[in-house]
Amino acid sequence: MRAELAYFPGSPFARMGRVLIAEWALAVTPVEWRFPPPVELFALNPLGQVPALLMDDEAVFPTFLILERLWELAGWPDEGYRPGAERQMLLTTLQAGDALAAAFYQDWSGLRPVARNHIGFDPAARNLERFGRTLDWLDARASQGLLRPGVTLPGVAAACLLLWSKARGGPYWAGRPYLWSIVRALAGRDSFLTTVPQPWTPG
Ligand SMILES: N[C@@H](CCC(=O)N[C@@H](CS)C(=O)NCC(=O)O)C(=O)O
Repeated sequence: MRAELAYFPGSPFARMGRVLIAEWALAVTPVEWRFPPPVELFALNPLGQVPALLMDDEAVFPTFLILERLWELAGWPDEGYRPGAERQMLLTTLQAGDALAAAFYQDWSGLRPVARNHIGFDPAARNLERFGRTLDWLDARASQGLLRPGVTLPGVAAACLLLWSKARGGPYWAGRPYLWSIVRALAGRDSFLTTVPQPWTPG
């Protein structure tokens, strides 16, 4: 059976899948695509994004469904995911990641206002606030033991996003001690050390 994961080396979303493949020794081959994304990527995923998990004639995306599928391929390990308690955390963390990426892309692409702002807030600032507030929310859950230490789907998702922000020179998102203690432990694992985003700075 063919099982491949399309990824960019710098993608935090794809890194979540690559980490789980390594942690759970899954028979899924990571396949590197170049960035900026070529038009051919739309043939795998109509959203033109990585990660995309290709299983025989099925393509699985977005990251949320890929992570749940990898957990299924691993045999549904309880220590990795408890959908009843952790699905909300996983999905919200991934959505916060979309907001973080949108804020960074807006900045890196040099977009600036060219007309009057009719919505009353700056979308990039609002997206960064969304991410920060989600970190606060995760930290509170970590302090209550609801976000568990170790290789869990929401923990890996949060770690890949936080470490990506740090690697790309974004806000450090300091504080949040319970969350950072989980992230720091994950960052030292082989699966993280072998998937560190390649260095890149705008310009
Ligand atoms: N919501 C998507 C986000 C994936 C995403 O943002 N992927 C980025 C790389 S980190 C990408 O492919 N960017 C190219 C693009 O947006 O066209 C998911 O959960 O899979």
